[in-house]
Amino acid sequence: MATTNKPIVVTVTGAAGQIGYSLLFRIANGDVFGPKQPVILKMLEITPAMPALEGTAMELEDCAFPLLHDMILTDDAKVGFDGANWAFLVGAFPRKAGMERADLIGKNGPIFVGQGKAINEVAADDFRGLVVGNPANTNALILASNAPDVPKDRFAAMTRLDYNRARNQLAKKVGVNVSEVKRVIIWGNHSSTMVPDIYHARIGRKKAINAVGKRWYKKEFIPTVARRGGAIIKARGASSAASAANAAINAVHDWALGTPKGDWVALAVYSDGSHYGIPEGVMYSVPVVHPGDGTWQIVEGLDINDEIAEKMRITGEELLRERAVVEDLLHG
Ligand code: NAX
Repeated sequence: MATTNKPIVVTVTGAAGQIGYSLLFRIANGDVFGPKQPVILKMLEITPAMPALEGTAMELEDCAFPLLHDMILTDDAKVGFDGANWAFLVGAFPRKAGMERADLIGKNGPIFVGQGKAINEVAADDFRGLVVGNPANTNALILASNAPDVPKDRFAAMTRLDYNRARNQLAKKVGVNVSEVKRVIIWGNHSSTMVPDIYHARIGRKKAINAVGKRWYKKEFIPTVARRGGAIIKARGASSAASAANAAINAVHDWALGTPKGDWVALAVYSDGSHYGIPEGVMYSVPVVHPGDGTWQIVEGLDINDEIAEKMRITGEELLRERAVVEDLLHG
């Protein structure tokens, strides 16, 4: 999207949480929308978290960010999304040790009903929103379904952290800088069924699969990427925060300003059922290219081998099961 000097409204939900604490300062610093784009931050929280949010806002003030034109702190979704051009939907209860993402559906799904309705009513015409709060794919579906006047392609769920993790594991294995790793794919759900696919990836001039070997890819890489979130919870005693914020920044930056030439990124978007056998009506991670005008295009024409196709089917079925659990929250 073109940069202008008119401030854009950026809503962050769960702004007093640990991802929020890493995210807000970088948005205000221009890391997402560029060094010439002023922002108004609308920070949405639940009532008990408002005092903590005040503290975060005081710190934002103390950074004296020239791009931060205003801040609105609220526990009312209609105020939080009023005029929003972009939103980072982070607010949700995080997964605790021993808890699967599926356990979160019942707890977090209803949050996205109210927020979808508020977006439908008060967000800007060019609204776009990235859902980070888990279960991200299904929450994004609930959100989109409750904002029927907003095109479904304006909503996405974040699989960029999985993509970043995958790229780093590959770079580490081969001993190259991560910038050498291109065309990694994350298919499906942001959960342990996700499919990190490196059959189309390159490391420098080599095919990634040849550089790392199939055995390592299957035995080490896939489980490491898929279970990285759990490993971080175990090590830190808390879920990924700075890396999650960084991934959200990468995702919205590229969505707004464009993907690098010759590469693609991972984003979970609404499936219309016309690509790669992916079921219709779920938010499914695919390789996308962003032209830089706030849209995305699915990378077409990739050959999918049987091994990946089977895994894609399994993660798609998980998303369908999640959708069935929240059926009563979908009013699209
Ligand atoms: P925190 O518990 O630190 O912060 C969440 C914040 O959301 C809290 O301040 C809470 O008050 C607020 N909140 C809860 N309900 C709300 C509502 N209805 N409206 C507005 N705010 C609300 O969690 P944090 O570590 O920041 O994680 C946030 C979410 O990101 C969790 O759901 C977590 O599971 C998810 N993650 C998603 C990732 C992804 O790759 N998609 C990775 C990181 C992270 O696990």
